[in-house]
Amino acid sequence: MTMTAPPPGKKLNRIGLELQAYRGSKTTLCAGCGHNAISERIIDACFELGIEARQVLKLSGIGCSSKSPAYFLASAHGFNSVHGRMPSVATGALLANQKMLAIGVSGDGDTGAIGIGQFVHLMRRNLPLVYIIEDNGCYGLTKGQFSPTADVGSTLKNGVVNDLPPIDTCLMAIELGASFVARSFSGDKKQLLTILKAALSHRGTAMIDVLSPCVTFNDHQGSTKSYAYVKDHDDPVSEVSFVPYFEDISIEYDPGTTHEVSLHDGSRIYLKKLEEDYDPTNKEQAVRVLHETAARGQYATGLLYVEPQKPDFCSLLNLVDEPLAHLPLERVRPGREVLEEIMERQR
Ligand SMILES: Cc1ncc(C[n+]2csc(CCOP(=O)(O)OP(=O)(O)O)c2C)c(N)n1
Ligand code: SF4
Ligand SMILES: [Mg+2]
Repeated sequence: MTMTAPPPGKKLNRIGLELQAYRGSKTTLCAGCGHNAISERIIDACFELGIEARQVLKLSGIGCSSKSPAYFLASAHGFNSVHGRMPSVATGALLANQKMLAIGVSGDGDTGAIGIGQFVHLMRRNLPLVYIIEDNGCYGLTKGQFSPTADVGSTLKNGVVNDLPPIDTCLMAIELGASFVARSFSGDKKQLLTILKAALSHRGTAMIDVLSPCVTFNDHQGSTKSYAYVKDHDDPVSEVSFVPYFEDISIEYDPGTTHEVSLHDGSRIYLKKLEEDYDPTNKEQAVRVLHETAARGQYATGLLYVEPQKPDFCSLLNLVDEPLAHLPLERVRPGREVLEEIMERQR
């Protein structure tokens, strides 16, 4: 392929595309909504990794967050499902074509309330999918009611106090078997971008809970999901850097201060330890740190847990390499002789 020189000031990625090629339609969400910043980081991550948009499958449920896939990767495939039902649609789609790169966008209500049953089974299957929860602690689309991730004691704009304990989706994902679990903040460009790039290069369920303030209904004093609160209570477990498989860079670091994690495609994640000696492959430690930070009213952010070699759902099912959706009828509907042979074997 011959590549023409980019117009002055325009940067092209490794497949010769401009950032513009990764954009979607113009957002209809409120100005300042955290969800818009997350769409921007997804655009940046796909551009920087040189992902082919037509290889991407965008999935969502219902909510302001679930509208987001319309605002990135216009030429990707998309499916906006029913409220809380995106995981089963994603499972079917990926079983039909495991070559697709799937990005699911959900909300804390879409996942933690109506969709909690589907979320649980998605996590334990380790389906190869990047699953993003745009977490604002409320049902933004239906005017800001508390969602299941709202903290005890946090208040609505009108002063109503939440007295139910929150669901921690990261804790659930780790316990249930997701092989990549992270928490980030829509206002932390660098951390979120790095985590997204690593998640897109991981084979298995990459569950990212992104604190994403709702400026219209949940950004006031008394909310623990406001920009001010999250900024002041962010407690990163490590500093994350990412080197994709196509970059031949070796990072120098002092042994004992940095963890290196290799992904299945040869990409590498470097995690520089902060105060705590945090090991992202240690499940018990991840669970303990999440409990401890929550008890202090803080958010542990960064890559919390990773298990890069864990078999994903498609390999567990022993699927043929060729996408099932592309197999000819003769191969998906074997003839009478094959059936008879199978029956014979059972006798
Ligand atoms: C079956 C069903 N029940 C309820 C609703 C109403 N509803 C639409 S969005 C939503 C909650 C969205 O909250 P969340 O997932 O947190 O997204 P956000 O708008 O906060 O981004 C609800 C309850 C619906 N659309 N369908
Ligand atoms: S209502 Fe809240 S969640 Fe919905 S677009 Fe506006 S700021 Fe975002
Ligand atoms: Mg919400």
